[in-house]
Amino acid sequence: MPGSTGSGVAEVREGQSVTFWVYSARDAAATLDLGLLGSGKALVTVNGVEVTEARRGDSTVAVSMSGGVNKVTVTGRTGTSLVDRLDVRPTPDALPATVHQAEAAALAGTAKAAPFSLADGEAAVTGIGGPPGNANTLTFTVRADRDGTYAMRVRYANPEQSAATHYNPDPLARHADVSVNGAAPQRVLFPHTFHENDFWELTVPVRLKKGDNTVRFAAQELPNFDGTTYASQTFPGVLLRSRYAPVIDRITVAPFSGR
Ligand SMILES: [Ca+2]
Repeated sequence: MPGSTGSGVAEVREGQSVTFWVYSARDAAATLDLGLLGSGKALVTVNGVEVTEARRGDSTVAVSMSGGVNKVTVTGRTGTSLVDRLDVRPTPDALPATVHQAEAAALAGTAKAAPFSLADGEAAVTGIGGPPGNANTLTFTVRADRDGTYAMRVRYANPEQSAATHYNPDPLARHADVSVNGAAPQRVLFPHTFHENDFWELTVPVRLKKGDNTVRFAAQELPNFDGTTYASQTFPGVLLRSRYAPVIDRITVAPFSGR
């Protein structure tokens, strides 16, 4: 195949797709350069978020990657795309990012700023969440230049861990219900970081509108499958389901993609 590299290309027609698994060392921007031949157009997504419609000669896009392994798919839209390769290079400054410290955001109820030596600014917010119906929340105000999907990189710590048993090594994850501008929340699970002063990042895609947006973090103990009873009632003192959001240090908000 003229113009191709390696052993050839993948022919992608409408609805067919190619998936690349792409490692990123950090939650940060990278530039995808898709080697595309043929006359077709193809949709590119990163972790399920549409980032561009690519065609031959017009297939480079900066995207927000998650730390670890990312799923990049190329799906045929029209004609036949000949997918040759995907070049990826870290370009951390390719998408403008703004940092919002949790300790400077709006705190309600038991949510409070506390000192953590390894947090950005040596402070983070604890006490988000609690029993069902609580109002212990953390709310950021985030300005966006335009309507669109943004990568919200949450720097957090999750020290809460159930004592391991022989059949349940670790049944517990903290979660946050993240609501943008008061809309129905999306639930985000935060893996353990094993210590309250060990902060990791997790990228959450959010839809923002042009201007100021509110992004609220809330949490509560979730019920059992019956929807009415709680694990903390059935097994008091046994930590099976967290009622708290993680300790939140800061959020970094950047456009999810850009050209
Ligand atoms: Ca902080």
